[in-house]
Amino acid sequence: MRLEGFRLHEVEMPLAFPFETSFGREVLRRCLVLSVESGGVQGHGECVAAREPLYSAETTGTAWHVLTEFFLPALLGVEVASPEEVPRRLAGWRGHPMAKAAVEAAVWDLVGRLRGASLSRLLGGTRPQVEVGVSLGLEPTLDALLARIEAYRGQGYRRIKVKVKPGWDLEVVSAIRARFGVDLPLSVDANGAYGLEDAAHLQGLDRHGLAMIEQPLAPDDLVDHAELARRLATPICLDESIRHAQDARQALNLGACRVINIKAARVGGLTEALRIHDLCRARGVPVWCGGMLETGVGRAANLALASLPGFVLPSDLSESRRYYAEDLATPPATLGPGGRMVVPSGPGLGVEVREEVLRARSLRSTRLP
Ligand code: SMG
Ligand code: MG
Repeated sequence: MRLEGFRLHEVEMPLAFPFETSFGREVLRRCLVLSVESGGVQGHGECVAAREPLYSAETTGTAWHVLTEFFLPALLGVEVASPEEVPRRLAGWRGHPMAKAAVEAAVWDLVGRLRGASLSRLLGGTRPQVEVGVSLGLEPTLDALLARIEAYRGQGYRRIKVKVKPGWDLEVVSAIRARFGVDLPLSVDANGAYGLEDAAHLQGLDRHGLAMIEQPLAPDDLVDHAELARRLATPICLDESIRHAQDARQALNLGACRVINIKAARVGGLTEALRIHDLCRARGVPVWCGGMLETGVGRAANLALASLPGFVLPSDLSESRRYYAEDLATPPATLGPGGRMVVPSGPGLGVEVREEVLRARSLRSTRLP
């Protein structure tokens, strides 16, 4: 298919409630939505880079820049046989995985729509539904956090993940265990807020039977993660540290983690996400799909990815209404019985972009040609 045109929107979406991590608080979520057109059919991809470079170095601004200056002009009018060709053509440019992933996602959606195949099927997904967990941000008080956990547990989420940081960790996990018992599937995510000097402190988590501790140390600290792993009974899961399949292989060889959170956006696209999935599956390492507070556009792609056989742990995929009063795509993602979410089965992403919402939330937009 020939990539005949692109349309890019920067949108601002009010979050249903603020989301706070060890690096900051989000109330309005910025992201980019990219559309690619071929033969009158459109594919859509979300770029999850945020307004500020907190989770990673990319921002909506850097993504806009590299997309409009480099990536999209290089692909405009080009004939591509399959979506895997997109990362190959963009490989000469270093970095900017979230911007690259958005282009690839849009092309996967386009290919699915042109062929009448769901993204899940194209990727090799094997499950019509996936188990999902919920990721809870830092809360102003412990009581507020416990109340949220109560509510989400009641809705059926299969695993609760809470954000931690120095000063908001051991007591929080103790209080959750005291209130909900040891059977509640529970994990914590530090977004790199600790150092190896905190190892003895983090050992205090070991008695709580956590499913995992996600990204305790800084993204570029693979060696220190391996050292920490030797000192902790709690399995380490890496998120920010894993930028591609090479990182995954090296992290596993070093013993830096026992679980990997796969985000296609963090690793430069779905093709690289598949490589990590395949590597982990071959080595018997469990993976799950991470989230970046995606709108319905990015969430549909995450659901397709999470339907692959190696995604054996609940993914960070919550219902649309948990994030946005008015989502960008329809139908909204909803939680079914047993804490499962249905993987869209329609062509491509299997959801439709609500053009009127996209336009209403758009801060700027551009087209090529
Ligand atoms: O999409 O439900 C979601 C959020 C999942 O916690 C989540 N994501 O480090 O895993 C992570 C964070 C990154 C986003 S923080 C804005
Ligand atoms: Mg994380």
